[in-house]
Amino acid sequence: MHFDILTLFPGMFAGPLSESIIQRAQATGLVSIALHNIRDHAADKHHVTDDYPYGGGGGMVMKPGPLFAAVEAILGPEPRASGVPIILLTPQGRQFAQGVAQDLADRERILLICGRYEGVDERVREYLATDELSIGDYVLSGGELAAMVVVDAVTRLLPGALGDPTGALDDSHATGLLEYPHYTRPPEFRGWRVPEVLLSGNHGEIARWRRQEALRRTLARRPDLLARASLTAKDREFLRSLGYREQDKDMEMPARE
Ligand code: 9D3
Repeated sequence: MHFDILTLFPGMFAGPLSESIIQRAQATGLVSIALHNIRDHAADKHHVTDDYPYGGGGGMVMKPGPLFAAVEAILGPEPRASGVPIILLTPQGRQFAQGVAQDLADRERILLICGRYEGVDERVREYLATDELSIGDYVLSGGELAAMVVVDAVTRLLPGALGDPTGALDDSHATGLLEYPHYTRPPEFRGWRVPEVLLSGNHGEIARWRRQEALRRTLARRPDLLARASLTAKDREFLRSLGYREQDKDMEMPARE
């Protein structure tokens, strides 16, 4: 997988991309990441990348010229014809989620454009980008952290990126449920015991306990997920024992368990 990332702040990426899974994926050749400074593609001698908005109002807008020039330098004169997704990170995009990460993990190359200022000239979304993604409903200072989120979520889905090959399958957002509680040694810490079933060695009982705890936790914290999770008859029976009724699926998220 090759990522091209266009940004005015390439230095922001140094830390996150040089640690852990992403670092290992780059070292083994599974992933390559090219950072491109948008300023390098500005035509004027001062390398200006922003300008005042037509029609007035506060804030600045990213000029289209440097962004088109950067993408054309990377993908060629008809970047949309290259088949490479050209993804603009923007608060107005569709929300990034595990399913989007899975689709992107099937591509061989992805280009990410990080916006700054109040936004980018509308012609960038209309005639250059092929997709627009947001990572959630909160205000960031720019698309850089969002791009890192996308790189991280996609990279760990690539076969061979995780040490443990079962890792990505068991993910809460792959099963559609929140995860069951995890424990490790010691069996008693400050008087708090690990649930006895986990020490029993009874793998059938352990699997049942974990499934039920995942269901219990999902009902308590993210009942919205239950509507889309694949549930067995036994799962539904257990949820009913907790007071779950199917019409509860759209109820409000509680503050805390
Ligand atoms: C005043 C209106 N603001 C929109 C909420 C303007 C604005 C705020 C922040 C415009 C751009 C930004 C910078 N954010 C991103 O570029 C961004 C982002 C985000 O803020 N939240 C979630 N996902 C993303 S992806 C890119």
